[in-house]
Amino acid sequence: MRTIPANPYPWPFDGDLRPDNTALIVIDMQIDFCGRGGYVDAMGYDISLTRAPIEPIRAVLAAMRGAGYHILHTREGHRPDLSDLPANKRWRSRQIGAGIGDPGPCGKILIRGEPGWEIIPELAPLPGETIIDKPGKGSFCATDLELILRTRGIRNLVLTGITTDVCVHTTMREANDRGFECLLLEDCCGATDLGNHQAAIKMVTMQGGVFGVVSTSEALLSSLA
Ligand code: C5J
Repeated sequence: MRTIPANPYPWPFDGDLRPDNTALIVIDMQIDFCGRGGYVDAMGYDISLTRAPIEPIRAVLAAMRGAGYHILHTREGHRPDLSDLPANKRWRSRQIGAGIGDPGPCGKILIRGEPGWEIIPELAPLPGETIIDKPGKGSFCATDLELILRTRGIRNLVLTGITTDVCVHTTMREANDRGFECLLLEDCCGATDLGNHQAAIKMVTMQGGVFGVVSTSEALLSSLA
């Protein structure tokens, strides 16, 4: 029996926390979301908010790697021929001055293989770590994530990355609906708006933990030590 202090309940609910049934997911820590000249920067948002989780994630990644937990990374991006880019997503992004598929300082925005689509070097995946390429916000939509988790017997998910209110939240909701036991590390996430980040954190804790629980990197690191 092992748990991590969290809000609104010690996680996981049944104390079954082991490296073989638990994964760390690092969501979309790409240049497009937290680098100069990337998608979020082009939209005019403050990238210090999306860069804030880099160091806390780095610490959690090192500890969970060292303890033998499963590690997964996701990347949002579209095929170079744009065949998986819905017309309304392209239209909406162009309206705000950061057209997905259009050229920018980091190559074509949110396109697989372009410099801006790469995971930032500070959090680069190690050989053998799973990378999920996703065309949408949720990591389960049009990917093999669920198959990989079930095949490996992973039941508990530690969620980190950006953005709290969009890709992280969508992934957490998808995971919770599928029966995965989710922990969100609040200092390991960031949004393009601080109020949205805080609201997204609060939403998780309603109804006794409607999507899972919230904790911090410090609480997780001291529990794993
Ligand atoms: C967005 C994400 N915001 N990773 N993607 O479009 O949150």
